[in-house]
Amino acid sequence: MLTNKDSSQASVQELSENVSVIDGTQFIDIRAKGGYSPRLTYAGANIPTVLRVETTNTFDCSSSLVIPSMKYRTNLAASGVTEIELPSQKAGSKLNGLCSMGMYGFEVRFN
Ligand SMILES: [Cu+2]
Repeated sequence: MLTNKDSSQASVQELSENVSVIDGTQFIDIRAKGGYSPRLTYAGANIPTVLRVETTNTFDCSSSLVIPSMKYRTNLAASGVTEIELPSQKAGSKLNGLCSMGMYGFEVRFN
């Protein structure tokens, strides 16, 4: 689903702008409305991580979020922030989120 153009936007060394580290926990902010943004995030490996998914009057299917690798599935509130704790991820691993229909998605790459 991601194009080659997406993968060249940032080096694997740098964290994306939607990633912050506070007191040893990494937060990754994703917006869900008519799809997910950003589509591609570079995050740090080997640190406890919380995915924060924000909805704002989101009435489309991006509110129905699935993270297949974690067997996670939820219906996000139409507006609000949902925090999803992730186990610390190995360098080189990827995490994908999808709407339940599989038409929208996002990817986080850990390095
Ligand atoms: Cu969908």
